[in-house]
Amino acid sequence: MPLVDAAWQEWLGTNAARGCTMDSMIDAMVQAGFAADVAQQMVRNAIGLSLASGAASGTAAARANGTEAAPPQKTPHPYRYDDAPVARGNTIRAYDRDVQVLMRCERPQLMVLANVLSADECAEMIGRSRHRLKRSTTVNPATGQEDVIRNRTSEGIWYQRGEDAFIERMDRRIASLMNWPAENGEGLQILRYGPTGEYRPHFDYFAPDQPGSAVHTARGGQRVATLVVYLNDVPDGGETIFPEAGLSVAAKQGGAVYFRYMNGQRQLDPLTLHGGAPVVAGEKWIMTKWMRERAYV
Ligand code: PD2
Ligand code: ZN
Repeated sequence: MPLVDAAWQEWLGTNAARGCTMDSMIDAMVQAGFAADVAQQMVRNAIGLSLASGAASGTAAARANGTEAAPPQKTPHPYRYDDAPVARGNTIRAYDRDVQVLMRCERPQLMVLANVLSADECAEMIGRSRHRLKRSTTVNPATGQEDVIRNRTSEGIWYQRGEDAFIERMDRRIASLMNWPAENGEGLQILRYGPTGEYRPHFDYFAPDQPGSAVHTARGGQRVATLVVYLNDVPDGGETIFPEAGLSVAAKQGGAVYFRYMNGQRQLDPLTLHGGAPVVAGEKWIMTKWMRERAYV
């Protein structure tokens, strides 16, 4: 049986406060290997704490307390758009480079940027990655394991944060641009999609109600924002699509799309559903940075 460690405590607290039903939480814990009686006790405790902290109205805590007969409601409060940390203005000084803002969107919180990397820097990133690529995986929400599945047809490589002077400069520039601590960032990931390669719509945050997420949020907490930098011009296809927002961003060398999905109250924005459209002609190279709530060590 798994240990009820800090990651599970966080998972319990978050889901009790956001209105998950007791049964769904117990089921998820049993699926992850907990004995049913242990899961039931842990969920009761979490809901008790949530009640005591005054977060009960409209939540699993209220229903458990007999104060509300409403059917399960998974999102009791709509996402609140508080201020994003990124700088205002048409040009952002990002560590050692001026980055141009081409477009800002408020819902979801998103920016399209130009000149994040120079053409030489893009070529350097591609050159050092091309011969070291491995087929990309996605997180299985039930188990937390990395699975190779058909909805993500790309190859990739991870770079450790600050692993050499060039990578460190990229990490610093991106942290400055996102206005978020460099130590909260995951290592940079480089991805290559060949013709027909795609990444079907998904969320970059870890699903809070899935047991497999606890493994990932144990290190640095939830993801809060993403920057995708385009390392080449894609002749046709390969846009980053946001189907709920009706938006798509074309892949232009050195440009980027930034989007933020966790606000100061730890709510997650469902409008940030996004994917990489199939590449129709040529290939597509991107560099991705995911920022976490806390230091990612
Ligand atoms: O390929 C993309 O455009 C893309 C966009 C957003 C990939 C990812 N996210 C990702 O790897 O999560
Ligand atoms: Zn993504």
